[in-house]
Amino acid sequence: MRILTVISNYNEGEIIEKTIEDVRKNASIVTDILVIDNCSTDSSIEQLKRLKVDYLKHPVNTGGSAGVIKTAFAYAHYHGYDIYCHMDGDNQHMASELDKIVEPIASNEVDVVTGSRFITKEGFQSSFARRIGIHSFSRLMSWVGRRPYSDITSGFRAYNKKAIDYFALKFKQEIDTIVQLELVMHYAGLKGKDVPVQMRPRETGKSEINFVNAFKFPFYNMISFIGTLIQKPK
Ligand SMILES: Nc1nc2c(ncn2[C@@H]2O[C@H](COP(=O)(O)OP(=O)(O)OP(=O)(O)O)[C@@H](O)[C@H]2O)c(=O)[nH]1
Ligand SMILES: [Mg+2]
Repeated sequence: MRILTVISNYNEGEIIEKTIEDVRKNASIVTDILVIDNCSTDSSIEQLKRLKVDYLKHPVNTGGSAGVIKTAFAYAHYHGYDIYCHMDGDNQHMASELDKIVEPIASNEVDVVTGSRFITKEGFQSSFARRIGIHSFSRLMSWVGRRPYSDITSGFRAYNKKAIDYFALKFKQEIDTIVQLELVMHYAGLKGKDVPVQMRPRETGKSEINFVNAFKFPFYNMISFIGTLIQKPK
């Protein structure tokens, strides 16, 4: 079974080494590593060259972290991987917990696994305002998707070949938000589950959820959710 771990990076030059070294040293699975850089403007590329890690660089920034996922599906499909694991470049996810998101896929239980920090409620739980947003969209998706979703924006995920091939070959649109991704997966009949993991607080760099985005994101997510609900992709 060939597993690819994609590390999503945008201006994480100060911490990307720590993230990569965590996977190299502490991964609880055997995995190849690919960093997808979303057109960073900091020292990230110099770091990636120095660390001798495989990477792809987007020629333009996709305007948000979800844009990396489409590239990752295409890469994983083209290179024949059985499982694609996704981690954030800011070292918030733990490589020692990769087995937790891979196991339900390796045992053919589900197609997609999301690492959730809100099941055992251990480790970094994010800010109060952010939790309200995450819980609201998780509840909405649980209602539509008819299964419990607990940490809908979590970037710590694993996808099997069925999911990889669906997004690489069939789903022609861009992926704009994680909420849209979840709904599309539900419509595509991809079975998912959440498993408990722990996350670390962001040590350095800038979060995607800055002051402006904290207000913009709920609307943006709601629009992309309703748009997907109406279109219902095949
Ligand atoms: N801000 C931003 N991040 C991106 C982009 N593309 C990829 N990323 C990466 O996406 C990952 C998740 O973004 P974060 O801003 O950490 O989002 P988050 O983890 O949900 O939020 P925090 O808990 O505040 O860190 C990080 O590893 C980023 O480096 C982009 O276009 N903008
Ligand atoms: Mg983060």
